[in-house]
Amino acid sequence: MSEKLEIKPLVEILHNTKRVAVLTGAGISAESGIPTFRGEEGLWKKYRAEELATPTAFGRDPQLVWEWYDWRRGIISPKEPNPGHKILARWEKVFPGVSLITQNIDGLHQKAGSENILELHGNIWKVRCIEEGTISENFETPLKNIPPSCPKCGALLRPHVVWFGESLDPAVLHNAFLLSSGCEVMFVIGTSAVVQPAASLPLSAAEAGAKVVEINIDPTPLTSYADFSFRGKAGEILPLIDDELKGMS
Ligand code: BJW
Repeated sequence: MSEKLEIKPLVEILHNTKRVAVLTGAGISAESGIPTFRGEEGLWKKYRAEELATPTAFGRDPQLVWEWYDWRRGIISPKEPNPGHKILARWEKVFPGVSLITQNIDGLHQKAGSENILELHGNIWKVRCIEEGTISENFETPLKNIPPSCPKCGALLRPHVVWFGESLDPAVLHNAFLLSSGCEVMFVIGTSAVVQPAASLPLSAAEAGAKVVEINIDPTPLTSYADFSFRGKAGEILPLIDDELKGMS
């Protein structure tokens, strides 16, 4: 279906909607120059998740894992939010019922001005002591010491991100399900929708009767459940929707 035809009916629905949840994935940051995970140019084409993004990998070789994260921090550090991030930040300010859930660890939503963000998979700019569990911010790029150690107790620090086989923060996940199952419209932007439990959030929204709006350059397993499916870049589709919203208000 053509985007032009779809945007007006969607915006009419949005005008009568109080609670909107937004789930984002790596695709929203792709236009800022941050690599996604899957697909032809994705990180998992060149690097093995089992060797870099699991607790076992970290236990085996913290040096290697930290070198990879240090490299990624170096890529992300100079990157700026794109129109997609900025529009979501604007919506949070203008529409009080909009909530943002992200799988991204890059911090670009914050850089764009979003304030209330549920970060499902953590944040690459935070480190966690493996002994004490204390979490602190760390923006040093490149890191002076790899692997870094806790300034208080000397134990290893790890990236405060969620690796495969690890549980998500239960409070964050609980709130994400509450927002998803309680919203009237859910946007699902730039995610392959294959990683659990994040991929179940839009399904819980759909089951509770919400309209699901997917924005993605490619179809995903979620596409057949979506009420609106925009095939294109988030940084191009979101401005079209935002312009229509502004035009109708
Ligand atoms: C654009 C675009 C543009 C591009 N505009 N779009 C049930 C069934 C089967 C398996 C499991 C299950 N439950 C749990 C599991 C295991 C596992 C899992 O889901 N595996 C599947 C892959 C099969 N899940 C877990 O282990 C999770 N833990 C858990 O559930 O604990 C309990 C438990 C454990 C074990 C067994 C059972 C229960 C933890 C998941 C942690 C994910 N971690 C990562 C790394 C984070 C840190 C880091 O960055 O280093 O999170 S993996 C990676 O995938 C990252 C992402 O957040 C996540 C999702 O990726 P995302 O965002 O969707 O990116 P891509 O690249 O996949 O997709 C980009 C999309 O954008 C594409 O669709 C493009 O088309 C699109 N796009 N440009 C719009 N401009």
